[in-house]
Amino acid sequence: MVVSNREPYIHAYRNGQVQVRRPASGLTVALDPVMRAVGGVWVAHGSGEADSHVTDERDRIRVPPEKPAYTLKRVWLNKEQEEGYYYGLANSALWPLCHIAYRRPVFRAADWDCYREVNEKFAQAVAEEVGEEKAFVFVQDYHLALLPRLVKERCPQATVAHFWHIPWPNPEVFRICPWKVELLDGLLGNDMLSFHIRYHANNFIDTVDRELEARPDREMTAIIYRGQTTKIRHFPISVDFETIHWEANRRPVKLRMRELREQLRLPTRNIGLGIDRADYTKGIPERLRAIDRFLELSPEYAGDFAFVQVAVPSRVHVEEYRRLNDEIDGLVEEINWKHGRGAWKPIVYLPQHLPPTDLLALYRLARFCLVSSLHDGMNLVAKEFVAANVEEDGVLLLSQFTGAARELRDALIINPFATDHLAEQIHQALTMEDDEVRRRMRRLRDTVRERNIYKWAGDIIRKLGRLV
Ligand code: GDG
Repeated sequence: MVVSNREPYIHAYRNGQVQVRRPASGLTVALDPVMRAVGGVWVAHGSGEADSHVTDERDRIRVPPEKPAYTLKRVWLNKEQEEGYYYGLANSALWPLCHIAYRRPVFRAADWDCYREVNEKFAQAVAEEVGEEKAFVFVQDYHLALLPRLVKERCPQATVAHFWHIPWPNPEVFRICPWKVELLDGLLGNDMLSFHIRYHANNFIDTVDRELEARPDREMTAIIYRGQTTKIRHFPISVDFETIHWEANRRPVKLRMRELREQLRLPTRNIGLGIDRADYTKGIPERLRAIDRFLELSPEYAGDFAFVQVAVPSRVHVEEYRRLNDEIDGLVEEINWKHGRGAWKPIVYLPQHLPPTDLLALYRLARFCLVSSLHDGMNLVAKEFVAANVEEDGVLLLSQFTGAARELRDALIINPFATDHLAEQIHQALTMEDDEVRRRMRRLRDTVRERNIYKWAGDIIRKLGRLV
């Protein structure tokens, strides 16, 4: 059983008809192929307006719609709960607290009450499915930090593991959280708690050491607390390499490449790409400033360069996100005005959710993909770009503050805060010898092909099997 806040399929009305949409979320993109392969139940918040109209009396529906392979069980939240638990505690307190992207976390007692209430609700939904049976419950992310202990209390036979998709900060940062003890206590209800990289796992152990009367066993990378042992591990998440590679090679993508080149008036070769949820951790303004600097330093690219930025609107009920959208709008406007000539503008800004075919077409069209996160647990866009680069002719510029940078050593590793240097690296990406581009991309592709999403899931399941 997988438990997460976000659901992998959302039902909504369009022109009076029910339609299914897949959200732009790294977590669901990564786990859906795993659930398709192994079956089981996925418990998640039913967030679509038509969600309750398609589920049965136990709030369940079989998915994916085109070829059902597993069950999605939806948990219903009212507006107040969604506001306090999701927009409040999870995304205004825990998200900035864990990312250290220089945004101050907002701690509101009312949000914390909602967070506890919603975690209880999810525990109830899990217990309805599991009961006294043996089961493997795989909890996802920072929305459900209290769930592991709650599930253990209700389902004593269950083995509970948790994957934390975002960074874990160092103890100095985490200590300001008013509910640090409760959150750590909830997470230590797990049999195994995993992060993307060792650095985050070590930060977690240090935090527990500082805050709780617990016994960390550094050699075993485990924590013994209230008589229970929680193993702390790291498994770098990934993408479904073969499927992306195969899809990127199909006719519809090739067709879209031609259409998009025309519609967006893209140049033949010098195309840069950014794809993100519009989130301040992704460093979109920093990236645009570097493009501005690059064009100042290399004016000869005027008329023969485009940077395509896809930014899917995200968490727009949080003020910080609305401010970010305004900042991006302003920067795009300013840079296009400053460098534009006639009909040519350097930045093509697409603040919308694109269909997967378009994403693949853009990955293939791009000479370089720029991932400039200020801090990112992993970053799947980097791995998708590599998997889609079937012609091995693209350069990946990757922030050193992503989990992905630990594995993708053949990318050009960048610091999004160093604008001038990044501008030079953009120039380097455009002028790199073809042989070197190919050499680097081949090695990147070998890494992602081997360390794919099935390996990630297999490693976790194997490790748990051994623990149990
Ligand atoms: C969290 C962690 C970690 C984006 N735009 C569109 C679209 N997307 C898809 C991408 C990618 C996914 O959304 C974003 O994944 P990321 O990993 O980059 O980022 P988060 O959502 O922040 O994910 C992150 C991840 O969890 C997994 O553990 O890597 O560090 O923050 O798959 O392709 N998809 C579609 N249209 C778009 O316009 N269809």
